[in-house]
Amino acid sequence: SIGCKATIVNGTERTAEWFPRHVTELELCRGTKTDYEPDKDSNHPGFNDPVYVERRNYISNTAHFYKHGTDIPTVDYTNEDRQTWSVVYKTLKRLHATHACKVYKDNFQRLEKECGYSPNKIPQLQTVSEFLKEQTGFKLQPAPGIITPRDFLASLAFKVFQCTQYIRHPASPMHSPEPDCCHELIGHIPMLLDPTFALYSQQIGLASLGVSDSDITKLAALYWFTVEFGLCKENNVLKAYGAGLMSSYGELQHALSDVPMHLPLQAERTCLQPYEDSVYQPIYFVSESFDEAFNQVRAFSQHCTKRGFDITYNENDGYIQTVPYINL
Ligand code: TIH
Ligand code: FE2
Repeated sequence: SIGCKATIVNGTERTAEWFPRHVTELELCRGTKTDYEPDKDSNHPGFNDPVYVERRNYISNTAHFYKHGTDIPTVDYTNEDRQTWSVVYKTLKRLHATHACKVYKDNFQRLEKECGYSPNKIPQLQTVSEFLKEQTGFKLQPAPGIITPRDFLASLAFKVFQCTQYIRHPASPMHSPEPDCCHELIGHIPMLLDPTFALYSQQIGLASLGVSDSDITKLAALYWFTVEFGLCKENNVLKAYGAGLMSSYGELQHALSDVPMHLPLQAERTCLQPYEDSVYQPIYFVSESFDEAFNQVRAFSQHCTKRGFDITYNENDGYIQTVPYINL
Protein backbone atom coordinates (compact mmCIF):
# COMPACT_ATOMS: atom_id res chain seq x y z
CA SER A 1 0.00 0.00 0.00
CA ILE A 2 1.07 3.58 -0.54
CA GLY A 3 3.44 5.18 1.91
CA CYS A 4 4.71 2.09 3.58
CA LYS A 5 8.19 0.79 3.26
CA ALA A 6 8.58 -2.33 1.18
CA THR A 7 11.15 -4.87 2.30
CA ILE A 8 12.55 -7.50 -0.02
CA VAL A 9 12.83 -10.79 1.78
CA ASN A 10 13.93 -13.86 -0.12
CA GLY A 11 12.49 -12.34 -3.26
CA THR A 12 9.10 -11.65 -1.67
CA GLU A 13 7.93 -8.08 -1.38
CA ARG A 14 5.96 -7.29 1.71
CA THR A 15 4.67 -4.21 3.43
CA ALA A 16 5.81 -2.80 6.75
CA GLU A 17 2.40 -3.57 8.27
CA TRP A 18 2.62 -7.27 7.50
CA PHE A 19 3.55 -9.61 10.31
CA PRO A 20 3.22 -13.36 10.73
CA ARG A 21 -0.10 -14.56 12.17
CA HIS A 22 0.66 -18.27 12.10
CA VAL A 23 3.80 -20.15 13.04
CA THR A 24 4.18 -21.54 9.49
CA GLU A 25 4.56 -17.96 8.23
CA LEU A 26 7.94 -17.79 9.96
CA GLU A 27 9.24 -19.37 6.76
CA LEU A 28 8.88 -15.84 5.36
CA CYS A 29 10.80 -14.35 8.29
CA ARG A 30 14.41 -15.18 7.63
CA GLY A 31 15.72 -12.11 5.90
CA THR A 32 19.45 -11.91 6.54
CA LYS A 33 21.95 -9.19 7.22
CA THR A 34 24.99 -10.30 5.22
CA ASP A 35 27.63 -7.71 6.23
CA TYR A 36 29.50 -10.08 8.55
CA GLU A 37 29.59 -13.13 6.30
CA PRO A 38 33.03 -14.54 5.48
CA ASP A 39 32.86 -13.67 1.78
CA LYS A 40 31.92 -10.01 2.51
CA ASP A 41 33.72 -9.01 5.70
CA SER A 42 37.50 -8.78 5.23
CA ASN A 43 37.91 -9.06 9.03
CA HIS A 44 36.21 -12.46 9.09
CA PRO A 45 38.80 -15.18 9.85
CA GLY A 46 37.45 -17.18 6.90
CA PHE A 47 37.70 -14.31 4.38
CA ASN A 48 40.61 -15.84 2.46
CA ASP A 49 39.52 -19.44 2.82
CA PRO A 50 37.31 -20.41 -0.14
CA VAL A 51 36.87 -23.99 1.11
CA TYR A 52 35.47 -22.69 4.42
CA VAL A 53 33.26 -20.13 2.67
CA GLU A 54 31.77 -22.76 0.39
CA ARG A 55 30.98 -25.13 3.23
CA ARG A 56 29.55 -22.40 5.44
CA ASN A 57 27.37 -21.18 2.58
CA TYR A 58 26.21 -24.69 1.73
CA ILE A 59 24.97 -25.28 5.30
CA SER A 60 23.52 -21.77 5.43
CA ASN A 61 21.58 -22.26 2.17
CA THR A 62 19.82 -25.40 3.35
CA ALA A 63 18.17 -23.28 6.08
CA HIS A 64 16.26 -21.30 3.43
CA PHE A 65 14.32 -24.45 2.56
CA TYR A 66 13.36 -25.51 6.06
CA LYS A 67 9.62 -26.09 6.48
CA HIS A 68 7.92 -25.72 9.84
CA GLY A 69 7.03 -29.03 11.50
CA THR A 70 9.66 -31.06 9.66
CA ASP A 71 12.84 -32.40 11.25
CA ILE A 72 15.84 -30.10 11.09
CA PRO A 73 18.36 -31.68 8.66
CA THR A 74 21.38 -33.34 10.26
CA VAL A 75 24.72 -31.74 9.40
CA ASP A 76 27.69 -34.06 8.81
CA TYR A 77 30.38 -32.08 10.55
CA THR A 78 33.99 -32.69 9.46
CA ASN A 79 36.84 -33.73 11.74
CA GLU A 80 38.08 -30.17 11.62
CA ASP A 81 34.64 -28.89 12.72
CA ARG A 82 34.62 -31.36 15.61
CA GLN A 83 38.10 -30.26 16.63
CA THR A 84 36.94 -26.61 16.71
CA TRP A 85 33.88 -27.54 18.79
CA SER A 86 36.00 -29.48 21.25
CA VAL A 87 38.44 -26.61 21.81
CA VAL A 88 35.64 -24.06 22.17
CA TYR A 89 33.66 -26.29 24.54
CA LYS A 90 36.51 -27.17 26.89
CA THR A 91 38.00 -23.70 27.03
CA LEU A 92 34.69 -21.97 27.62
CA LYS A 93 33.53 -24.44 30.24
CA ARG A 94 36.59 -23.65 32.33
CA LEU A 95 35.92 -19.91 32.10
CA HIS A 96 32.19 -20.26 32.81
CA ALA A 97 33.03 -21.67 36.24
CA THR A 98 34.08 -18.19 37.37
CA HIS A 99 32.31 -15.86 34.90
CA ALA A 100 28.83 -17.29 34.28
CA CYS A 101 25.69 -16.83 36.39
CA LYS A 102 24.23 -19.77 38.28
CA VAL A 103 21.18 -20.28 36.06
CA TYR A 104 23.46 -20.71 33.07
CA LYS A 105 25.77 -23.19 34.79
CA ASP A 106 22.93 -25.30 36.20
CA ASN A 107 21.26 -25.56 32.81
CA PHE A 108 24.50 -26.38 31.07
CA GLN A 109 24.89 -29.28 33.45
CA ARG A 110 21.39 -30.48 32.57
CA LEU A 111 22.31 -30.39 28.88
CA GLU A 112 25.34 -32.58 29.60
CA LYS A 113 23.28 -35.05 31.63
CA GLU A 114 20.10 -35.14 29.59
CA CYS A 115 20.82 -33.94 26.07
CA GLY A 116 24.22 -35.37 25.13
CA TYR A 117 26.29 -32.19 25.39
CA SER A 118 30.00 -33.08 25.43
CA PRO A 119 33.29 -31.90 23.95
CA ASN A 120 33.35 -34.97 21.68
CA LYS A 121 30.25 -34.37 19.58
CA ILE A 122 28.52 -31.32 18.11
CA PRO A 123 24.85 -31.65 19.15
CA GLN A 124 22.37 -31.65 16.26
CA LEU A 125 19.73 -28.91 16.33
CA GLN A 126 16.87 -31.42 16.03
CA THR A 127 17.89 -33.24 19.23
CA VAL A 128 18.29 -29.99 21.14
CA SER A 129 15.02 -28.61 19.78
CA GLU A 130 13.08 -31.63 21.06
CA PHE A 131 14.60 -31.30 24.53
CA LEU A 132 13.96 -27.56 24.67
CA LYS A 133 10.36 -28.01 23.51
CA GLU A 134 9.70 -30.37 26.43
CA GLN A 135 11.24 -27.97 28.93
CA THR A 136 10.05 -24.47 28.04
CA GLY A 137 8.09 -24.87 24.80
CA PHE A 138 10.73 -23.23 22.60
CA LYS A 139 11.62 -24.84 19.27
CA LEU A 140 14.59 -24.26 17.00
CA GLN A 141 14.45 -23.28 13.35
CA PRO A 142 17.61 -23.40 11.21
CA ALA A 143 18.75 -19.92 10.16
CA PRO A 144 20.87 -18.99 7.14
CA GLY A 145 22.86 -16.35 9.06
CA ILE A 146 22.20 -13.13 11.00
CA ILE A 147 18.47 -12.54 10.75
CA THR A 148 17.11 -8.99 10.51
CA PRO A 149 15.82 -7.74 13.89
CA ARG A 150 12.18 -7.61 12.76
CA ASP A 151 12.20 -11.20 11.51
CA PHE A 152 14.22 -12.54 14.41
CA LEU A 153 12.05 -10.91 17.08
CA ALA A 154 8.87 -12.06 15.29
CA SER A 155 9.93 -15.69 15.59
CA LEU A 156 10.39 -15.31 19.36
CA ALA A 157 6.70 -14.42 19.68
CA PHE A 158 5.94 -17.95 18.43
CA LYS A 159 8.55 -19.47 20.77
CA VAL A 160 10.75 -20.22 17.82
CA PHE A 161 14.45 -19.53 18.10
CA GLN A 162 16.33 -19.19 14.81
CA CYS A 163 19.74 -20.90 14.97
CA THR A 164 22.68 -21.04 12.61
CA GLN A 165 24.12 -24.50 11.94
CA TYR A 166 27.55 -23.88 10.41
CA ILE A 167 30.58 -23.63 12.72
CA ARG A 168 33.12 -20.82 13.16
CA HIS A 169 36.48 -20.77 11.38
CA PRO A 170 39.14 -22.96 13.05
CA ALA A 171 41.66 -20.09 13.06
CA SER A 172 39.57 -18.11 15.55
CA PRO A 173 37.82 -20.43 18.02
CA MET A 174 37.66 -17.81 20.79
CA HIS A 175 35.62 -15.21 18.93
CA SER A 176 33.43 -15.27 15.84
CA PRO A 177 32.23 -12.09 14.13
CA GLU A 178 28.95 -13.81 13.23
CA PRO A 179 26.77 -16.26 15.16
CA ASP A 180 27.57 -19.95 14.55
CA CYS A 181 26.47 -23.24 16.13
CA CYS A 182 28.88 -22.79 19.08
CA HIS A 183 27.20 -19.48 19.82
CA GLU A 184 23.68 -20.95 19.58
CA LEU A 185 24.31 -24.21 21.43
CA ILE A 186 26.68 -22.99 24.13
CA GLY A 187 25.49 -19.38 24.33
CA HIS A 188 21.73 -19.46 23.91
CA ILE A 189 20.34 -22.90 24.67
CA PRO A 190 21.22 -23.06 28.40
CA MET A 191 19.40 -19.77 29.08
CA LEU A 192 16.38 -20.76 26.95
CA LEU A 193 15.93 -23.69 29.35
CA ASP A 194 15.08 -21.23 32.11
CA PRO A 195 11.30 -20.62 32.21
CA THR A 196 11.58 -16.94 33.20
CA PHE A 197 14.11 -16.27 30.50
CA ALA A 198 12.06 -18.13 27.89
CA LEU A 199 8.99 -16.09 28.81
CA TYR A 200 11.00 -12.89 28.65
CA SER A 201 12.27 -13.76 25.17
CA GLN A 202 8.74 -14.45 23.98
CA GLN A 203 7.50 -11.16 25.48
CA ILE A 204 10.00 -9.13 23.46
CA GLY A 205 8.84 -11.05 20.42
CA LEU A 206 5.15 -10.37 21.05
CA ALA A 207 5.90 -6.69 21.63
CA SER A 208 7.62 -6.49 18.23
CA LEU A 209 4.79 -7.68 15.97
CA GLY A 210 3.44 -4.90 13.80
CA VAL A 211 5.37 -2.01 15.42
CA SER A 212 7.28 0.81 13.69
CA ASP A 213 10.89 0.54 12.55
CA SER A 214 12.00 2.81 15.39
CA ASP A 215 10.28 0.62 17.99
CA ILE A 216 11.94 -2.44 16.43
CA THR A 217 15.31 -0.71 16.83
CA LYS A 218 14.58 -0.11 20.53
CA LEU A 219 13.42 -3.66 21.19
CA ALA A 220 16.42 -5.04 19.27
CA ALA A 221 18.76 -2.97 21.47
CA LEU A 222 17.08 -4.31 24.62
CA TYR A 223 17.42 -7.82 23.27
CA TRP A 224 21.06 -7.16 22.40
CA PHE A 225 22.08 -5.78 25.80
CA THR A 226 20.25 -8.48 27.77
CA VAL A 227 19.90 -11.77 25.86
CA GLU A 228 23.16 -11.35 23.92
CA PHE A 229 25.43 -9.29 26.17
CA GLY A 230 23.73 -9.01 29.55
CA LEU A 231 25.57 -8.91 32.88
CA CYS A 232 24.07 -9.35 36.31
CA LYS A 233 25.15 -9.36 39.94
CA GLU A 234 25.25 -12.44 42.12
CA ASN A 235 26.05 -11.80 45.78
CA ASN A 236 27.39 -8.47 44.58
CA VAL A 237 29.82 -10.10 42.14
CA LEU A 238 29.55 -9.33 38.43
CA LYS A 239 28.52 -12.35 36.32
CA ALA A 240 27.48 -12.85 32.73
CA TYR A 241 24.34 -14.39 31.25
CA GLY A 242 24.37 -13.01 27.67
CA ALA A 243 24.82 -15.61 24.91
CA GLY A 244 27.32 -13.52 22.93
CA LEU A 245 29.56 -13.63 25.99
CA MET A 246 29.07 -17.28 26.88
CA SER A 247 30.26 -18.34 23.42
CA SER A 248 33.27 -16.03 23.21
CA TYR A 249 36.24 -16.71 25.49
CA GLY A 250 37.79 -13.39 24.45
CA GLU A 251 34.75 -11.22 24.99
CA LEU A 252 33.63 -12.90 28.21
CA GLN A 253 36.92 -11.92 29.84
CA HIS A 254 36.74 -8.43 28.34
CA ALA A 255 33.17 -7.90 29.57
CA LEU A 256 33.99 -8.57 33.21
CA SER A 257 37.27 -6.61 33.14
CA ASP A 258 37.79 -2.91 33.88
CA VAL A 259 38.16 -2.05 30.19
CA PRO A 260 34.53 -1.59 29.06
CA MET A 261 31.94 0.71 30.60
CA HIS A 262 29.39 -0.87 32.94
CA LEU A 263 26.08 0.94 33.25
CA PRO A 264 22.98 -0.08 35.19
CA LEU A 265 20.31 -1.65 32.98
CA GLN A 266 17.54 0.89 32.51
CA ALA A 267 15.13 -0.03 29.77
CA GLU A 268 14.40 3.56 28.68
CA ARG A 269 18.10 4.32 28.37
CA THR A 270 19.37 0.94 27.18
CA CYS A 271 16.91 0.77 24.29
CA LEU A 272 18.53 3.88 22.76
CA GLN A 273 22.10 2.57 22.86
CA PRO A 274 23.58 1.83 19.40
CA TYR A 275 25.59 -1.38 18.98
CA GLU A 276 28.00 -3.10 16.62
CA ASP A 277 27.94 -6.81 15.80
CA SER A 278 31.47 -7.82 14.97
CA VAL A 279 33.69 -6.30 17.66
CA TYR A 280 33.81 -6.46 21.46
CA GLN A 281 31.19 -4.21 23.03
CA PRO A 282 32.46 -0.98 24.62
CA ILE A 283 29.42 -0.82 26.97
CA TYR A 284 27.57 -3.47 28.95
CA PHE A 285 24.43 -3.09 31.02
CA VAL A 286 24.27 -4.62 34.47
CA SER A 287 21.17 -5.55 36.43
CA GLU A 288 21.12 -5.95 40.19
CA SER A 289 19.57 -9.34 39.78
CA PHE A 290 18.54 -11.56 36.99
CA ASP A 291 14.82 -11.21 37.73
CA GLU A 292 15.09 -7.44 37.91
CA ALA A 293 16.40 -7.32 34.35
CA PHE A 294 13.47 -9.27 33.09
CA ASN A 295 10.81 -7.42 34.99
CA GLN A 296 12.13 -4.09 33.84
CA VAL A 297 12.41 -4.95 30.22
CA ARG A 298 9.15 -6.83 30.14
CA ALA A 299 7.26 -3.86 31.53
CA PHE A 300 8.95 -1.60 29.04
CA SER A 301 8.33 -3.76 26.00
CA GLN A 302 4.68 -4.02 26.90
CA HIS A 303 4.22 -0.27 27.21
CA CYS A 304 6.69 1.35 24.83
CA THR A 305 5.05 0.37 21.59
CA LYS A 306 1.96 2.37 20.74
CA ARG A 307 0.14 -0.41 19.02
CA GLY A 308 -3.64 -0.27 19.15
CA PHE A 309 -3.99 -3.90 20.17
CA ASP A 310 -2.57 -6.55 22.43
CA ILE A 311 -1.20 -9.85 21.14
CA THR A 312 -1.16 -13.35 22.55
CA TYR A 313 0.08 -16.62 21.07
CA ASN A 314 -1.85 -19.87 21.17
CA GLU A 315 0.67 -22.72 21.25
CA ASN A 316 -2.00 -25.31 20.49
CA ASP A 317 -3.07 -24.05 17.07
CA GLY A 318 -0.01 -21.92 16.24
CA TYR A 319 -2.02 -18.71 15.71
CA ILE A 320 -1.49 -15.36 17.34
CA GLN A 321 -4.54 -13.44 18.42
CA THR A 322 -4.89 -9.69 18.39
CA VAL A 323 -7.15 -8.18 20.99
CA PRO A 324 -8.17 -4.53 20.48
CA TYR A 325 -7.59 -2.21 23.42
CA ILE A 326 -10.89 -0.92 24.69
CA ASN A 327 -10.86 2.83 25.11
CA LEU A 328 -13.37 3.77 27.78
N1 TIH B 1 30.92 -13.07 19.02
C1 TIH B 1 30.13 -14.25 19.32
C2 TIH B 1 31.01 -15.47 19.51
O1 TIH B 1 32.22 -15.38 19.33
O2 TIH B 1 30.50 -16.52 19.85
C3 TIH B 1 29.14 -14.53 18.21
C4 TIH B 1 28.15 -13.40 18.04
C5 TIH B 1 27.06 -13.15 18.81
C6 TIH B 1 26.35 -12.02 18.41
C7 TIH B 1 26.89 -11.40 17.36
S1 TIH B 1 28.28 -12.25 16.87
FE1 FE2 C 1 22.71 -14.77 19.41
